[in-house]
Amino acid sequence: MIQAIETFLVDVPTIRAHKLSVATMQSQTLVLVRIRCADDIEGWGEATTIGGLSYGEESPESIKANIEAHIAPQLLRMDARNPAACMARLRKTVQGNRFAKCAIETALLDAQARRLGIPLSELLGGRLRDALPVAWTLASGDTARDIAEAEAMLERRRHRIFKLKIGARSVEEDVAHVLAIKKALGDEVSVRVDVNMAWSELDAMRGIAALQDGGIDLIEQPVRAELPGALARLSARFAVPVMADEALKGPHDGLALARNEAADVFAIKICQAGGLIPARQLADVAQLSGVALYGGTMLEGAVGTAASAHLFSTFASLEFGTELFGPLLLTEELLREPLVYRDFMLQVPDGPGLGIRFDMGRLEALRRR
Ligand code: MUC
Ligand code: MG
Repeated sequence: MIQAIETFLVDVPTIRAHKLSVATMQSQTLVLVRIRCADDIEGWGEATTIGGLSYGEESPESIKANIEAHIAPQLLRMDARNPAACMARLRKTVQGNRFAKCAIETALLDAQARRLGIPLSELLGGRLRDALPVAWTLASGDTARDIAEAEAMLERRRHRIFKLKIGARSVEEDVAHVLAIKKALGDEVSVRVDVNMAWSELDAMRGIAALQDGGIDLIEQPVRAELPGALARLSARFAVPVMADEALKGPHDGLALARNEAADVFAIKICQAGGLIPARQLADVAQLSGVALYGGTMLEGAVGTAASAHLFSTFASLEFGTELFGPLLLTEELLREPLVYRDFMLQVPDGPGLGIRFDMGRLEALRRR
């Protein structure tokens, strides 16, 4: 039986300013959920977004408030051993709030997997890999600094895939910035861009043509999420793969985009999809439709990152790897044993549930009062 659902906010500074077209982040707010069950099992879930309301329609504060006022009361006293029934109730009675639902579903599934003594990946169908390639996002806003950062990552064998955040400056300035980085890093390294919807279709035609000529490997969400036709035309026009991110707010969006051949690659984000199970459905839609997969992030801390890793480890194909670097962007380590990043890969935890344990003292010290 579900006895208590607690939600708290933890503000953690980032290791440097993280500049996207929609916001500049100096810190990240983790929304952590702990579900306590009558059999003494507890489960953890997390939701994060970027820049308050700049990225999506849920903020950390709205996620916490809606869980406390509308979601938790419906789940209290339900059978914790049946996460599917709990989520079925929520999906019927709560509209939207995908990030909040993701945090709750993660906590329910973490608790259930701990109860069964198996890693979360096994509850999600079973893992096919124990480690995942991890991209790093270069987003300091400064070309020379980004190059130095990438070189340090290569040297440490931590990342060899780099995603550049563009769209805040003119197309010409952005293209010059990206191609200077690509030239400095060379052919062995994959360089990709995320425009976070900042371009018009005409901007995108100019920008993508130049980026494709310069050897860039992937173009993420160049145009607004509401313009699937533009995304489809860009995917058809260019050989360089075009990836949908913000356009994918759950499996139904995936179905519509796949039917319209609107993207070559789907970024799977557990929060954006509305939880681990809808994210798995979205990935299934992609795989059934011949769309390639990428494991995305909302710059989660350890809980959301581990949960995503468990899910992505079950995908039959993961052609473009993942970007599960969220905890590495934060100045504070909150786990007793940090997640392991080595040889350009994140190791998928193999203990029961999420396979991670918080340092509760650190968490208490950082939690917003
Ligand atoms: C996004 O739009 O993909 C992922 C990596 C990063 O730096 O920002 C996020 C959000
Ligand atoms: Mg993106």
